[in-house]
Amino acid sequence: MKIFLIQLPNIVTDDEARHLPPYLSVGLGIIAAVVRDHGHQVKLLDAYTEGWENRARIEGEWIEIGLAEEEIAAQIRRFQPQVVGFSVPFTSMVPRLRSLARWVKAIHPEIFVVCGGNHPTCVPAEVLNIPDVDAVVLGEAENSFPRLLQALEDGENPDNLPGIMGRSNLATDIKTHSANSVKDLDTLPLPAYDLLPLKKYFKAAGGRKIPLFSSRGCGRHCASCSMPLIFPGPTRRFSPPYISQSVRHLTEFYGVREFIFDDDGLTNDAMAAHRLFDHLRAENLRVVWTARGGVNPHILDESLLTVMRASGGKNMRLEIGSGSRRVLHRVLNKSLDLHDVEVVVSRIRAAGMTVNCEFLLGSPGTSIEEVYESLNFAWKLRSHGAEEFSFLLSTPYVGTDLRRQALALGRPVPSADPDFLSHHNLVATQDLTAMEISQIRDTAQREFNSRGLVVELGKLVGVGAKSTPKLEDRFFASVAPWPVLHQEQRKVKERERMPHERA
Ligand code: B12
Repeated sequence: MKIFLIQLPNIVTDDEARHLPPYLSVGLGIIAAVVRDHGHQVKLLDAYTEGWENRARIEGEWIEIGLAEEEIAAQIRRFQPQVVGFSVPFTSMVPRLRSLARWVKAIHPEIFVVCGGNHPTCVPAEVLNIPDVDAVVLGEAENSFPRLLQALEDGENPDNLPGIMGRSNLATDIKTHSANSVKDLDTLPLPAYDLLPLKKYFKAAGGRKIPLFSSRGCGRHCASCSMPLIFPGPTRRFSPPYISQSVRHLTEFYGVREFIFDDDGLTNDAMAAHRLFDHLRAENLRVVWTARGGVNPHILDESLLTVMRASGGKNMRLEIGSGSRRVLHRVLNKSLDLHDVEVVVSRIRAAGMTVNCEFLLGSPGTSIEEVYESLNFAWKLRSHGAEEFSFLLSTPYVGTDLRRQALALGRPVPSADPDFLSHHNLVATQDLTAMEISQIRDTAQREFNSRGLVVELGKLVGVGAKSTPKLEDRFFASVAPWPVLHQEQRKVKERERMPHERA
C-alpha cells in the first residue's frame, strides 16, 4: 500500500515561537521504518521541522510554524496514498489535523485517515469527533499499525483490532492497549532517518545533535506527564549495543556529534545506567551527550557520574518540578528528596558536567509562597554550581493528573477547540493570574540564566534564605521589578480578571 505519514505543523504563541526548541518526528520515523519493512511504499513529511522557518501569524498572537496546508495537500495529491497517517504529539496541532484531514478527504474520499501520538492516545474519542478522521492508533504503534494496514488490504474493518479505536468501538478502554507494547525493543529498526529532514532539524537545533531514546516507560506517575499512556508499564530498555549502533549509524551517515537522551527511564535503575554508560565508554565513540529528561538524581553517585562523563556526558537536566515539598509530593506526585538534589548538583559539577534545573510554575492550587520556595531553591542550586535553569509553565495537558487536579479546582484546561486562545488562563492559581505566573517565569528564566545578575541576587537573597513574608519584597521588588501583590492590589486585580478567569 501507499502510506503517507505526516507530522503536522504546530500553532504556538508569539513567545513560544521565539523560544521553543525544535521537535523531530522520531516516533513517525520508527513507524515509517516498520511499515517499510512490511513492504509498503512510504512517504514521510515532517511538516513541522521542514517548515521550521515559516512563521505565519494566523490570529492575534498565534503563530503557525511549519509548511503551509496548500503545500502539504499538493504533496498528498502527488503521492496518491491509500492511507494518510498524522502524528499529533501536541494538542495545539489539532486545528491543523482538522483542516488537513478535510483536505485529504477532498483529494479522495476513500483515503483512510488515521492518527497517532500523544494527543489522540490520551483523548481518542475526542479526536474521532473530527468527521474526517477514520481511526486512532493508541500508544505504541509498531505492532498495531501494520495490522491495521493488513486489515485495510484485506478489506476488513480495522476498528476491532487491539490498540485501534475507530467509530464502531469508541468504548475501548485505552489502558488495554498496553498488550501492543514492543516486548524486546532491540527488534525495532532504527527510525527511518533517511526520510526525516535532518538538515533542517540540525539548523533549527543549532548543530548536529539529535534526540535518542534508551528506554520506554519509566514506572513513575508524575502528575505533569502523559507518558504512561503512550509507553505503559515498567521500563523496557534498548540494549547498550543497540544504542551504540544507533550512535555509530548517526555519526557515520549524518555526521551527528551530539546526542540528547530524551527518555524518562534513562537513569531510573543504577545497574542499567552503569551497563549503558560503561558500554558507551568502552566503545570510545568520540561523541558527547546530554540528558534532557529521565535523570533520577538519587542514583547519581560518584562512580556512575565518572563513567557518564567518560562516555561523553556533557549536561544533565534535572526535572525538579518544585522547591516546595508540598507541591512536589502532593501536586506533582514526585518522590524527589530536595536535599539529595542539592548534593547531586554539586556532584555533577565536580564530575565535570553542567546542570540544567527544570521547574514548573503555576501548578494547580499553588500559592505565591510556594512559587517563592521554588525560586529560593533554584537559588540554592545556583550556589551549588547549577548554571542553566528552565522555568516552564505547569500546563494541565491531556492525559495528565494535573489536568484532573485543575478540573477539580474549576480551572480551565487546554483544549483543541479553535478558541485555543484560552491558553493564557491555563496556569492561573488561587493567588496569581496566568499573566503574573508568565511574568515570573520570564523574569526567572532571564535572571537565573544571566551571570551578572546572579551575583546581585546572591547579595539580596542569600543562599539558603528561608521563605519569609519579606522575601517577596526582597526578591522581586529590588531585583526583578514586577507587580508586588499586596492584599489591596490583589483585590483590584481580581476585579479586573475576566469572569472565566476567576477561581
Ligand atoms: C522528548 C520530548 C520533547 C523534546 C523533543 C523530542 C523530539 N522528538 O525532538 C523537547 C524537550 C524538545 C520537547 C519540547 C516540548 N515539549 Co515535549 N515531549 C517529549 C516527550 C517526552 C517524548 C516525545 C518523543 O519524541 N517520543 C518518542 C517517540 C518514539 O514516541 P512518540 O512520538 O509518542 O511515537 C510513538 C507513538 O506515539 C506512535 N505514533 C506517533 N505518531 C504517530 C502517527 C501515526 C500515524 C501512528 C500510526 C503512530 C504514531 O508511534 C510511535 C512509536 O510507538 C513527549 C511525551 C509524550 N507523551 O509524547 C513530550 C510532549 C510531547 N511534550 C510536550 C510539551 C508540552 C512540550 C513543550 C511545549 C514544552 C515547553 N514548554 O518547552 C515543548 C514544545 C516543543 C516544540 N517545538 O513544539 C507535551 C505535549 C502536551 C500536549 N498535549 O500538547 C508532551 C506530551 C509531554 C507531556 N506534558 O505530557 N519535548
